[in-house]
Amino acid sequence: MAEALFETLREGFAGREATRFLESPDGRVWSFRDLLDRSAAYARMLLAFGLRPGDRVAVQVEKSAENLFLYFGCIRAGGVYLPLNTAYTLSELEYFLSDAEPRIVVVRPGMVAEVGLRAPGAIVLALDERGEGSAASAADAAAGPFEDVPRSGDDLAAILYTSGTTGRSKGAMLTHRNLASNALVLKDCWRVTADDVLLHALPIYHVHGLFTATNTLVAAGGSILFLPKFDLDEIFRLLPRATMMMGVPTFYTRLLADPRLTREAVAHMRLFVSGSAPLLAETHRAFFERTGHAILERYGMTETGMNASNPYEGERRPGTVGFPLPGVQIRITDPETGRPLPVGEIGMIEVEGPNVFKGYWKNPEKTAAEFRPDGFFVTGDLGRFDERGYLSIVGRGKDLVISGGLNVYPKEVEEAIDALPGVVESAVIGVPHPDLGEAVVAVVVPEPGARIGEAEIGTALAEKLASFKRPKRVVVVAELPRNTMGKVQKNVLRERYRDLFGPAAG
Ligand code: MCA
Ligand code: AMP
Repeated sequence: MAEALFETLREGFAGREATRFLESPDGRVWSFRDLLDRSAAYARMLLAFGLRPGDRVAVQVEKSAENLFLYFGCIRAGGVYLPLNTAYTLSELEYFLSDAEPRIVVVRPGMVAEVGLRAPGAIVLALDERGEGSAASAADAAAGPFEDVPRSGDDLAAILYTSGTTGRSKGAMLTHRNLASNALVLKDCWRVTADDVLLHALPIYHVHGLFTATNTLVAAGGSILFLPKFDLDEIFRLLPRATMMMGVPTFYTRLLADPRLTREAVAHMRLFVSGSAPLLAETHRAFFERTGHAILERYGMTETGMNASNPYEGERRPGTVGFPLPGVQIRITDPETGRPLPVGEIGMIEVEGPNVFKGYWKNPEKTAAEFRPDGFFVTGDLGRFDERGYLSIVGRGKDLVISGGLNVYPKEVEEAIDALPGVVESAVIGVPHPDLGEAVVAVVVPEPGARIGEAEIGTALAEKLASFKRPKRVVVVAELPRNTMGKVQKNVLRERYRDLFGPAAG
């Protein structure tokens, strides 16, 4: 088996070059031949700009077919693809650019000058939501025959930044083997074939939309209906032509809230997959009752790609993430000692396999701290296996909020709020939210007499933090609850505000 990512994926659509690969909602269509030609043009363009094997290509652009071809072009040129959430502010971006030191940066057209100032050593190019801009024109000019720059399984293919409970974001280094092995395993486990048509409404700057969804479909030679974002009208318009969809739980709660979701509307669908955040068992059941489809829930992380999945055949158990994927080992350990725990007990989820990342970029200390000596990665998620081998995630050992499938680390938000004039301290928590699963809420203690409230804090954070990280509500209090050790009791706050967005389930 080839371990270079593009070579592996290419085997999946060999012989199907003339068939449809991608379609955008405005009716534009690209074949697998277009995927080959256009990614080759981007690869040649990157090399012409001086990209060397292992150089980073940082990309913060709107989702488009050209964005996807740029990703594959980077991989084929031997580069390391570094996608960035379009919601990140310039000050957030500045950190990623200085840490990753990309040779080439591709951003939205209006950002080129600002980003150029912040990445003095890099070439900065533009790509807009229609797939036009200097990056695309440079690729046009570079079109021609191309042979992939050879890469081994152990070479880096991508760096994805993931926030930490302490300190700055860490760049998870993902190798060609990590991505190629996960694509093949998921293709097999979810029975993805060349007949499949994936309704793709996820962003392509995270593992879920870029690797789990896209790589897997390419590896199967299937095709993709590529929506710029999750939009219910577009989803219902295109559903009749799809056979599968992957989404975060918010996709499914929004579908359920829409009367157009009927058994007939999804009759031809083969598979619905959910992940990135817990899918409530009641959502699973309601979806099944309404449509006859049991959503297949799986579990993954930026650092590991997909780890576990409910079965394609057999019972998809609500509230569980299923079994370890083939080739992946999962164990539950005592969070303090690392000692393996018996079946049924709750402990730390640890993972080992070809999917597990190589370490954090320029951060050997963090890497060492999160791996056991025998190579298992400590996820920070708490879980248990039941007697039938199904894994459930029962909590998080890490202080993390997952809002609409996006991770928000309270520490980062607290630091931004605490730095504001008039604030003594803050505690940021996740509170049940009917649409987002969890919503970010800040509990803030102001200085005596300070005029600081929801509006002031919202405005002050706008320049610092991506909008999805900003609190949906700010509660001003005189003091924070603390235990006898002086530690803020977030569990007390979570309980106190659990109904802030309506009665919480459970
Ligand atoms: C948008 N907003 C949000 C979120 N998304 N606020 C909190 N949480 C969010 N997730 C804010 C915007 O900043 C904006 O705020 C307002 O809501 C409306 O924005 P809009 O773009 O219209 O929102 P939307 O289209 O309704 O988006 C919600 C969404 C989207 C569809 C749930 O966030 C989404 O596609 N989420 C998926 C994320 C994902 O791919 N996660 C996978 C990570 P304002 O009005 O103030 O500007 S990979 C992963 O987790 C692992 C590996 C795994 O297992 O998959
Ligand atoms: P990230 O790698 O930053 O995108 O987020 C990974 C985290 O999302 C995991 O560590 C889990 O906490 C969470 N996660 C992913 N899939 C699931 C799932 N099916 N159920 C519960 N949590 C999940």
